[in-house]
Amino acid sequence: MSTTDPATPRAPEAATTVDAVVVGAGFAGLYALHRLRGEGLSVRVVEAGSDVGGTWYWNRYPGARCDIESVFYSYSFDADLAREWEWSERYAAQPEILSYLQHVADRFDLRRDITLDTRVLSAHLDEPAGRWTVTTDAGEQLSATYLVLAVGLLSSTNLPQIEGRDDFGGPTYHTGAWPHEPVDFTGRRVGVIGTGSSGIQLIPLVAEQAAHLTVFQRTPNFSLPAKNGAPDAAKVTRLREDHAAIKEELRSSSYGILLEPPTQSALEVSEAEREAKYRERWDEGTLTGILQAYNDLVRNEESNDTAAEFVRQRIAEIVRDPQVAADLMPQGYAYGTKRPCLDTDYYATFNREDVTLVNLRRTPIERITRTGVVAGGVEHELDDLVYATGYDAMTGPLLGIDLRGRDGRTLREAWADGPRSYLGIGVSGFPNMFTLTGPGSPSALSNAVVSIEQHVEWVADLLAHLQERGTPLVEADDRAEKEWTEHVQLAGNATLYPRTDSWYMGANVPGKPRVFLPYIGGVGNYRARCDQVARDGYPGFVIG
Ligand code: NA7
Repeated sequence: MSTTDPATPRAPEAATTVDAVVVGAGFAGLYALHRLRGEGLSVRVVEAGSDVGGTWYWNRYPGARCDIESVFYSYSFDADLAREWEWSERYAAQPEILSYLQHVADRFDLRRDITLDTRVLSAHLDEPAGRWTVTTDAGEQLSATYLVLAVGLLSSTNLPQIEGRDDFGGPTYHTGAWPHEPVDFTGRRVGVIGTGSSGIQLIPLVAEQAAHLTVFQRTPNFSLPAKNGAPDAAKVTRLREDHAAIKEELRSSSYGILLEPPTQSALEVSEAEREAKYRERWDEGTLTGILQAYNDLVRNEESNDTAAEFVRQRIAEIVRDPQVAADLMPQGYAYGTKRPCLDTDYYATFNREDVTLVNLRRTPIERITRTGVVAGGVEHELDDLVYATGYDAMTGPLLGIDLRGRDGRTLREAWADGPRSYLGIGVSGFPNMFTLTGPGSPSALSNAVVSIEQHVEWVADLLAHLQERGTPLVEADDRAEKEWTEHVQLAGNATLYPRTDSWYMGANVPGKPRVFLPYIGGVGNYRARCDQVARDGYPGFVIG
């Protein structure tokens, strides 16, 4: 495919013309560039950061690391790449993951088509021409047949509106936009707001450095010990020797990780058997080990509570002060319905004399002052304040761009009641636009790299199909979109997830529609469905 294809409409003259604009140069954008180039398309990637890496470029806070084992949190599209790259840890830290992505960019000669330090402000459909006009903050206009949104799920930071927020006199940080130069907390009084994955990774390391650390916790989270260390040698060997089989196994699994699917209910076995299984999974140190110990933990409250109680007991064992332990124990929501966390010494950190836990359920934050945070009438004096308050997840990065489709309708209007899409990839009224790991696809409920590869390859195959058909136009059908969107909600509603206030539900951002954002049907099933759609000639998409 090329810009000289007679079926490709002409672009406005002032704009640079390419076949595809890809927004974002993280795991998804890099692979999209590589794969679409392979289809013969001219591609331009636009990236806001000063280097490639996406999430792994921005999230530089102490302790930032992946929580899927690195040997599997890697691309699988190239067996040589997989064999050559050596991870130094089971769960690699941010600098190493960033190096990996830089290596991929160099190895596949991707940089020449990536524009860094540039943010896409808008993308408007030029309906008569059937092209997207993309405008950047550098003032450049690009005209593209295809718009590939590889903007990530967790790239739009959430800074809560707390009274007096801007009055704070010391340095403030957000985990998702951490400075590039080292931050030294030595001798300082540090406050951290937020105890999700980012807070849980960061808190033990800041505690080691700071003179005093105050943790402001609104909702306690369930966290399991990561048991980080050297990569599992057997898995590395298997990956090297049996790459194709492992790749297939990951792609057909439920979560994009290697795990025997559970066959029993937690209530079918004796308490002793359950306890032993949970203990084994706790000692393994994987994100989904406990959640996948039994087949009904995400559906049955009583089953789920057996797992929740197991973790609460571990917290009670680790944390010496009974009141602090009780404050750290999650209650009132099902285990796993907020994304579980993996940690290194998180709970034990609260045994330190120089760490204070402030339970915001008992003593809510009233305001931030020049010198600290006031909660429950007490001012906690601070030199530095860290927001580990998460993201406007999944929809935020997409809605942050002024996207306008048919009749000038914005994506914000189209998604006013929550995101709608067909297969989490295509949106009716937005032809030739693809949302990689978008809402309505497994994305956040999977190994993101496995899901990214699936979407990129599926979109590339679709564009090759269009080429064969001699048309550049494809658009999700309104009815197919409606049915898929309902299916995503039905699948979510069959689980305990919608009962919990989480970013999966959009509940962490005031005013955001409350819908279940990812698709919980499983990575393998979802892939099979997408592949079937492709084999059947893309029903649910209008082509041409
Ligand atoms: P998360 O998981 O969304 O966690 C954010 C944390 O910040 C969470 O504990 C929130 O409490 C807390 N928060 C948010 N707003 C406030 C206010 N206003 N006051 C007090 N506390 C607040 O984000 P992370 O960055 O940790 O992790 C995101 C994902 O990245 C993670 O799931 C992995 O996939 C990787 P809440 O629970 O809302 O009561």
